Amino acid sequence: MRFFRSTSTCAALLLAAAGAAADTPKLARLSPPGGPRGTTVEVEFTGRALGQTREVLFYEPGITVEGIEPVESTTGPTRKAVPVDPGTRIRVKLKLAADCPLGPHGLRLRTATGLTEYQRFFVGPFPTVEENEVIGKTRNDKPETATPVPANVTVLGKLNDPTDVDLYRVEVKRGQRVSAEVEAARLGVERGIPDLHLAIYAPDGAKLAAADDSALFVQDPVLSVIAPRDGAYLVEVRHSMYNAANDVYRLHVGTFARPTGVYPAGGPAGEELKVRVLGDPKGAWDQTARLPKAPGDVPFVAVSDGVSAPSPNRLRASPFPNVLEVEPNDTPATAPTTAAPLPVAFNGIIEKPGDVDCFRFKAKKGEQFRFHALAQALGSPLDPVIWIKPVGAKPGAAGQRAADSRPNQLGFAPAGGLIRETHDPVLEFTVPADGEYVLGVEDERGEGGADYVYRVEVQPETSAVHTYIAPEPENQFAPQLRQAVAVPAGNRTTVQVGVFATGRPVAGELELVGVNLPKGVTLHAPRLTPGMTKVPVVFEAAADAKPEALLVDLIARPVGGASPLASGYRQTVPMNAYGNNDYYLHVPIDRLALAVTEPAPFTVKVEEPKSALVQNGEVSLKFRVERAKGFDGPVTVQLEWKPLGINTATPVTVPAGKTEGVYLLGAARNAAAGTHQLTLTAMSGSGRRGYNDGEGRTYVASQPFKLPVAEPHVEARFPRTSIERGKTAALVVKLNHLQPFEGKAAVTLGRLPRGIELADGPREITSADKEVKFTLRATPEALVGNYQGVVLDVTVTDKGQSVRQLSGGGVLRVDAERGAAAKDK
Ligand SMILES: [Ca+2]
Ligand SMILES: [Ca+2]
Ligand SMILES: [Ca+2]
Ligand SMILES: [Ca+2]
Repeated sequence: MRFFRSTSTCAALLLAAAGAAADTPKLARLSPPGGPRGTTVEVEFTGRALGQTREVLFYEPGITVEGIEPVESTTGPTRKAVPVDPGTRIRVKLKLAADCPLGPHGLRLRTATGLTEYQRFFVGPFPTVEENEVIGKTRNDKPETATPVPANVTVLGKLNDPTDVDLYRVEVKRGQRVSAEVEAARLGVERGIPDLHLAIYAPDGAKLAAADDSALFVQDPVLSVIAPRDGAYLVEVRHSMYNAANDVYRLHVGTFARPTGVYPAGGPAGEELKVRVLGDPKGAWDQTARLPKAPGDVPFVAVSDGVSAPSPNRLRASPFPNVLEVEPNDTPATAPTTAAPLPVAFNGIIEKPGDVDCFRFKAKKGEQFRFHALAQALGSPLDPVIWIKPVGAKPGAAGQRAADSRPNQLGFAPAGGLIRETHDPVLEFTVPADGEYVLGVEDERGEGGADYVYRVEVQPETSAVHTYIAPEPENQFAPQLRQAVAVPAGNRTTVQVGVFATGRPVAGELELVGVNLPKGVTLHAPRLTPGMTKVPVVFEAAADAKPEALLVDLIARPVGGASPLASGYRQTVPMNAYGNNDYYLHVPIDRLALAVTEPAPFTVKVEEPKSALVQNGEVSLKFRVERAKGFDGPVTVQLEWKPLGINTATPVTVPAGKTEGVYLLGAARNAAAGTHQLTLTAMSGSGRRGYNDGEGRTYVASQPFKLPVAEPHVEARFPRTSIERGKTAALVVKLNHLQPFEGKAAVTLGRLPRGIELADGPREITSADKEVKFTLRATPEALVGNYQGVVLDVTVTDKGQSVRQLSGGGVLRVDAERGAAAKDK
């Protein structure tokens, strides 16, 4: 009982937390949504239940927090202070390091009781200028009233209404660039303004360029042109489709370079890579990148004339060498004559419409390689198709071909929705014979251009098994709900952890291991046997665990010394909701956010089942809810994960003032015999309310407990029996004992047809009894006919616990009274 005592010693803390029991924090947006590196920015975080924010958890380095304070009032339209709903706004001072990486920085808030959703803050290289358009007063919708801005700034703008047009005037010299990049869809604001239109006008009003989107950033357009003369150029931002949302965007505007491609798009990890920067109207240039030792995606910031691009392009660091294309290479016959050994990364550009690039490689029979053509993932406009043919194949001979990939092949957790990266094909190639082969790369639509860069990474086929938290169907409109783990000190919480394989399913048992867990936190997880896709994982925090939030990893490891797997946690965060349940943005992240929170105001403990649940049977689990002083609300208990063949009752609510409850579990005849690890979840409040459930609840879990599922104690055999209406009849049920039990078991008959009763009530049997006799009575309500499904209902009391099972299936015929047959028909 150490567990309960330790919580009561924290009564003072619990009391403080109790008021916040029903407060799942929610972070809706950040204002401003970005800022310049090398500065300190005050950012307002809005949401709910943020009053007790303790920490900002960042996913990328370079930002530190200098202060967190509540916002108590705001300035209303009449410049008067208007009070703010408590907990809905906080002000956080963020220090952005001088070398802070450019681009999005994922974050969550840790409050006293939980972790918020994942949101992003954008770091840029330029100072911020606010648009400050005042409705009905100073509009910037016409060239005459355009807002003047210096070159190389980031405008924090707002589309005040669906028809708002925002014009910015920037002075540029002849031969300089006029460049603009929109950050709007990327901000990931729910029902924000994802689809902006961007245009550049010359001083004489001529339209120089316009775009609704870009290959680099999908719905966020970018433009860059050369100024034909000195003068004031106009950059225009408006909705591309009318959209009523009143929301903000970031516009980078100036003379910077906004390259659209980098070639080659990667190189060997740990080495210096010389790249050609593409897509700039002034022409390409060379720049050097230092690739990190760890393979993966690498942000690359182009710099021209000492001015940084507003946001990075992407490169790859890989554990194998590069091969660069050499034109002409449009047919297998013109492919280079030297065959590259594998693994390798083939690099090229589909320079013009119709370009085909061929590479030669050699491989041995039976080797398995994975060819992954990266283009969309790098922001390239190319929609790649790849194929493989043996060297010397007849022209027109069919090879193996791939045009797309599946999310799991790329290591994306199941999330639904279209993921851009799946336009990049993966071809799984088993070498049919020793020899040389040709790899071909094309654009699926036959398009091409100077920045149609690709990189085909070829490596041995490996099995990877990744973990993720399976989204809950009832939270489909709040897909981030319960996708991070908050475990109160001195308590537990449970999540359903799913696994998915990038290739073939893995044979053998797997165990889950937590990496970088906070001190005092332990993980309890049942093993995954082949075919299982999900298990309940219990995280437990010691009573003295320090409240803190960390990014942890959750890996699946083969049990018993089998060769290790590539494994890690994966989450796809859908952002920027539109329509019914669709998202513009799917952000892949590879760490699980886990926080130790301040103590919760209740705990739940299950009385460990002392006997088995038998097939076709039921067992009652007794549990106990302990509340801290200051909290006396209802607590609802349920079993969220159940093994195949195990049925559960609806959630059980323990009302205020009560502490004990009973949870009923049933096993079907096909329930797998064996021992299962289960855990009950308890949440503050009464039964489920609807699709938004989960907001405003505190979740804790019971200790994991073992539930053995076993063969039934008794097998019952029923003789065919008949009974006349108004009479009695004897029914002798034969007993075949499968599992002996101690003492006496109560038996009765179940599922008797209407009007048939037991004349002599329930009976008792022992393990030695070979049969049990009942007397049936048919009342006048009994209907003539044949009835199936009469069962023997046996309750064994095993170690003080009732174990109930149903057995058999008797046929009972009800006859009419003799001499009354005619009347009955
Ligand atoms: Ca505006
Ligand atoms: Ca405007
Ligand atoms: Ca080419
Ligand atoms: Ca070519």
